[in-house]
Amino acid sequence: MKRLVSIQDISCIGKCSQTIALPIISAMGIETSIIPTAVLSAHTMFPGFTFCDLSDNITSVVSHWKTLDIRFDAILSGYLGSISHIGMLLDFYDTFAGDNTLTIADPVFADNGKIYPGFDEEYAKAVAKIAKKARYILPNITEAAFMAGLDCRTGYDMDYITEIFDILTASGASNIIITSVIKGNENGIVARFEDGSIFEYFKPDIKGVFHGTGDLFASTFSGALLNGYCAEEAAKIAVEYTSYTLKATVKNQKHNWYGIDFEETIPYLLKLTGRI
Ligand code: PXL
Repeated sequence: MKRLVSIQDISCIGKCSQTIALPIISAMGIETSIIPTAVLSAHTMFPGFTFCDLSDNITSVVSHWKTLDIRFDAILSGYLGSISHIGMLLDFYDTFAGDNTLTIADPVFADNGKIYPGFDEEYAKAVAKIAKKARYILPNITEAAFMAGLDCRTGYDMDYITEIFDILTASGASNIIITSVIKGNENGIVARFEDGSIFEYFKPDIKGVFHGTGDLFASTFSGALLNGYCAEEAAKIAVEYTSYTLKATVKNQKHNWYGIDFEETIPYLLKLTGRI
């Protein structure tokens, strides 16, 4: 069985990060190990959330794992919570990523034109270090603009996205998949791969702010790659599944305001990836 390690926070309430990665990637037939970077009482959209930094624990986990003969087929990172965690992630790559390990990083620090509570522009710049080392980076359009040092725009065209790609590529990124790109009435992804090819995939936009969609995309993309799909196919599956889940969420009158109802759509993910 393939093995992935997911490095991101645990939010005790609110569906995001590890509480999405674990069920989704496991459902795709991949052993999912975790390193929690922080424990929050609830994700940062809840006023008054508590935050416990787990840096010391990360150091002990890594020290223990170094004594084991353990390798990962993929390392997926998401919300890290502090600049020091970025250094830890890069050290983790050096120790545990073999030649064939897929390193997939979702920078997670901003959305909808704004930086999340607890982050700042310094963090956005520090994230560039991850972009240099990871095989795939999956910023949303807001994060991509901050990382490139450009203004966040609500209306944009392919020239703006090309400028972002050029800046991120010049600073060392390999395969960049920008999510939450709006094109007319559609929402989707635009990717530039290391061979220079561009891939885009869109679905009708579903209005609203949905927490955890980026995490669902990243988990599905990672699971699909480990199931042997190429990057384009994996990205397409991830857009299809995310869009389907958003539709199911809004249809569900009783859905929680803080997250998406992926629990109900896992059978569709299994169909999409040919597991059932
Ligand atoms: O969905 C990304 C995410 C992950 N983890 C925490 C968050 C967020 C987004 O706000 O607050 C704690």
